[in-house]
This record gives sequence, structure tokens and C-alpha cells, in this order.
Amino acid sequence: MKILTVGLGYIGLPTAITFALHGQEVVGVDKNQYVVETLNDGKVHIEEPLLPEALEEVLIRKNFKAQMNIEPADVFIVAVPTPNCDDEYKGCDLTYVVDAVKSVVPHLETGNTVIIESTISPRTTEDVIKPMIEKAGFEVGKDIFLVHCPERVLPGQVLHELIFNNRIIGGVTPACTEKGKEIYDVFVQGKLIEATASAAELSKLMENTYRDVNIALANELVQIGAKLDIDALEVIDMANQHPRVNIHQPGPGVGGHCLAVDPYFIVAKAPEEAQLIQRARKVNSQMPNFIVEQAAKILEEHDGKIITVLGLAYKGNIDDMRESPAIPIVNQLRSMSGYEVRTYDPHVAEADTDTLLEALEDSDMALVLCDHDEFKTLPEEAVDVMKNRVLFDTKNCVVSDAPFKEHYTLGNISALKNVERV
Ligand code: SAJ
Repeated sequence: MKILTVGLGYIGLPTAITFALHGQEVVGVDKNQYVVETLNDGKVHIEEPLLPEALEEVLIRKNFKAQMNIEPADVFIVAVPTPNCDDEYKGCDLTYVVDAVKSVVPHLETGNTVIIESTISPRTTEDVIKPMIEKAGFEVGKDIFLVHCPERVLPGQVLHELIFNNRIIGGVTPACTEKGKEIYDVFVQGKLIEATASAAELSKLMENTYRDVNIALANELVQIGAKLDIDALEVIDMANQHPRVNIHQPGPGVGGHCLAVDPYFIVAKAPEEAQLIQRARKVNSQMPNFIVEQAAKILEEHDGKIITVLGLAYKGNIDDMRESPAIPIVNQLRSMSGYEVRTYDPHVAEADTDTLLEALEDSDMALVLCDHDEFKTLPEEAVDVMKNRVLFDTKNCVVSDAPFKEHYTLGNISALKNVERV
């Protein structure tokens, strides 16, 4: 089968290479010439374990090539970005998806399949993509098969999850779904779940929305605990002992290009109905303000001025800063007069100090915003150079027995005046 993937990013490239590793002829298309040239030179432009080795293999087998132009194929897979619109509800910007489909349509032949993998707002495949194919004179479900097949892989484990995760195959018609199953059966060992295209779209969005709403519940619980002088982390641990309770972990906010993005795609299509989803987004996007307030209270206790922010990435052990809550927190602290704010993150180039020692020298507070492994045990010699050995660990991840004078978490920030010294 000849497969052409449009978009060679963190989903399109691993998908293209996985099809090639499983014996298909694959053409990877991207409008970025640097990406195309880099790949054909055998180098990978995104950080994903095992991808470099997989690319080398398919180049040796000569069944993968990257190029900038579309050409005829049996299957066209669209895996391009869908950012938020800059509008009231931050809905789904379909520009890249529509442009990609527009570039594919002239090459369509009877019997071809078009698959949209990009995360898109509910009803996009039916109401936007299907008419584009029909306008070219094809009957969807008979001449051309149209499927939405959302990706559900965790960055850092993509090549494994592509094969072993269950996959939703959302066809515009049952014949489209059947065709989609045939195609993904090439490498998917998980279940191929049959669905309509619209249900597949909403299911993908709900996976991340479920997570965002539950994180908001935990973040709201932290604020309730601070008011009532009750340790929210202890409450979560105890509540989760119940076999059917899974309160998520609170933190400084919600980052990434999924949870901080996808819920808005639902809200934009049903703003009156999606009240809880909107409220959860508000709780999570306001969490950085709460963290700054608490940090300022702690600093006031110690007449502190120098803050060391540990962690700029949106989550632990990755280099991605998209929508990271550390960004508004650092900006707000820097806008407050009298503070010196330093940042350190071993995974992110944008940090302004290169070593933990340099970052903590004479510092009044270590503010942990990301649960990188490097922060779980902060070395004694790094803590010793601090002026005020105060730790505010918003990810509850520091297990170090370094001699912090005070160790705040999102559980014990209540009544800062008389908090127990750890
Ligand atoms: N976070 C919390 N508390 C938690 C869990 C996460 O504050 O209990 C924060 C993280 O610190 C981070 C953000 O939420 O800032 C997102 O974290 P994440 O672990 O959800 O990671 P993502 O966004 O990289 O991956 C999610 C995953 N979706 C689900 O788990 C339902 C992944 O499986 C998806 O493939 C990915 O979105 C996606 O591409 O949609």
C-alpha cells in the first residue's frame, strides 16, 4: 500500500515511519524544507526515543522518503497542527488541516482513503472535510473513504504506544470505518475501536478534557484546604484509597499542547452547555496567580528577595515549554518590585542559570514548578549555599533530605503564619 502523510511533526513522522517499518511504501510530506532535507539526511528534528534508529532503518530499506510535494497514493494521512483560534472561546483553528486537504484533493483517485489524525473540533470531518471531497466529484463512502483517527500517544513513548494503544477508527460511513481498520491493522496490536467520525473527534477531546477537569478539582481543593487549614494532599491521598476515586494531582497549572488546548475545542462548539469544562479551564489557568500569591507570602515571612525557579518545562523530564505555567509565574514574579528571579531547568535551554549551585547561591526560596527527576533529590551542597533554605515544592516531588529550614507544598501552605517547620 502506498501511504502519503501530510505533516512530519511529533505524530506525523512517527506514524509515517511506523507504516514504513511494517512494509508499506511511505512518502512523508512537509512544507518545511529544513525538515524534509534533515530527514532525507537521516537525522530526526524532534526529540522522541528510538525514532532516529527507526528512520535509519526505513531509509536503508528505501521505503520512506520525505519531500515537499503531494503525489498520488492509496492513503493520505493528515497530521498537521490545530492551534487555538484567537477568539472568544479559543476554538479550533482548522487552517492547516483545510490547506492540507486542499493540497491532497487534486491527487485523489477512486478507491483512495483520506485519514485526519489531527485533533479537531467536533463534527469537523463530517461538516468541513467531507464537503471538500464531494465538491471534487467523489462520493464519500463509495469512491473515497474518509476517516478520523485521533492520536493518543504520550510524548516520549510514541513509537511503543502507536503499536500497542487501542485506536479509535471513526469513519464517515461504515465502509469508511472498515477501510480505516484495514489500514491501521498493518501495525496496531491494540483494539481497533469502530466509531463514527464525530464520536471519534469528541472522544479524543474528552480524554484530555476529563484530565483537565479532574486536575482543576485537585487545584480547587488546594485553595479550599488553604482556607480551612486542611492539608489537601493528605485529603487526596486518603480519598484515593477508595476503589472508585481518582482525584488527580494539583500543581502550578496545566501546560502542554493538549490539556490546555483541547477543552476549548468543545467549549467553542457548545458554549452554553460546556459550563463545567469552561470553569475547569479557568481554575487551571488561574493557578499561576495562586502560586505567586503564596510565594509572596512565604518570602514576606523571611524578608526574602531572591527566588530560584526550578523547572520551566510544562511537565517532568521533557524540554517542552508550550503553555507551561512556569511562564506566567516567572513573568508575574519579575513584575513585582524588589524580587530577583532566577530560573534553572536542565532540560530547557531558555533557563538563565546553568547549574543548580549558581541558581541557588544566596537564594531565599527554591520554587519547584516541574517534577524533573533532577529535582527529586536536591543535593545538600546546593541547598547549603542558599541564604534562606526555604523550599516551595508545587509538584510535591522533592524527597530530598537536604537541610531545608522550611518545606512548603500545596498541602501545608495554609496559615502561613504558623506552619509547622519540617
Ligand atoms: N498535570 C497535573 N496534575 C496531574 C496530571 C498532569 O497538574 O495529575 C499537568 C502536568 O503537569 C502538565 C499537564 O497537566 O502540565 C498535562 O500533563 P499530561 O500528563 O496530561 O501530559 P500531556 O499533555 O503531555 O499528554 C496528554 C495525554 N492525555 C491523557 O493522558 C488523556 C496523552 O495521552 C495524550 O496523547 C496527549 O495529552 C495528547 O497528545 O493529546
